[in-house]
Amino acid sequence: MTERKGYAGHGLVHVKNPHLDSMDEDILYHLNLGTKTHNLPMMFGDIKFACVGGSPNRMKAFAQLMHKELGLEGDAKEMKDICAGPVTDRYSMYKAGPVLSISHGMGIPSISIMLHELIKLLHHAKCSDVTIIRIGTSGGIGIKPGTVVITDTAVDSFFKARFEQVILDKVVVRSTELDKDLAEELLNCSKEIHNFPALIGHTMCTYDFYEGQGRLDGAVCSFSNEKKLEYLKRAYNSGVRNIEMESTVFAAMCGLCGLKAPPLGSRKCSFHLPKEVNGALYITPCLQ
Ligand code: R2B
Repeated sequence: MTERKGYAGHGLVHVKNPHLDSMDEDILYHLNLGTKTHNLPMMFGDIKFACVGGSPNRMKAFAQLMHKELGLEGDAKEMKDICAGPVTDRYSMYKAGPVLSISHGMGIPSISIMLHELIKLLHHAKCSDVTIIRIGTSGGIGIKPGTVVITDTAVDSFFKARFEQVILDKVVVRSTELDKDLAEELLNCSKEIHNFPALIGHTMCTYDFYEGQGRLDGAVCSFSNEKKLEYLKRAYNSGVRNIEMESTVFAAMCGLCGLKAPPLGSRKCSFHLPKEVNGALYITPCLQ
């Protein structure tokens, strides 16, 4: 995988909230971190990659893999969960050199809370040139199980590249475009790895795992198998190659906070992505 270069000084992580400036202290409630209780620049200032995924155990295993791949000192097994604390244990976070690995739970509300606090964390820590990637499980459509789908665009259940955020009592529509150059780079990396089937496609994000994704085995189901297949075929024909539950808000929030790619040069970075055995693992690249 490659990382971008050439925009030192312009690659800071932005927050889009004027109220933060007037706050004496920013408490990142669900991460067990804060601007008064922790030296965030010292702890996180060197972060270049933030990798997020649903399960705490998987993100710990990913951090341990990064530790090994990067040849870091110390025992990877001793890695501590940075978010472990007396107040909350909602998310887990591990740091392997410049790579932060964080769990986000399931669904848009859960990843959204984590992203608010992660983006503020990267901002307070004065991180620059950070690439954010979601590495998650998903259900593939019309592709071989185990295929890695690299998301170019996150779409909603109507196959539209948009995320509808309810703010107070208004619906605000936000864009869900992702970094196409980074997607291409990741695809090229996958070609260097033996037996690593990968493709670029759209990822559909739903609010529900059962009816929302056309499953017939939930506690409630209001459609026939024929209707399900007709819907999934339409999804496939619109470019969707996998379904999950977080990508639209991920794309929208990272895009809003300047975590988006300018057209820049690139250089090699040495880590490989892990591969899930069941179902399609997918990555949603977004670059500052
Ligand atoms: C993929 O897997 C989870 C549901 O099993 C959900 O978080 C998702 O997007």
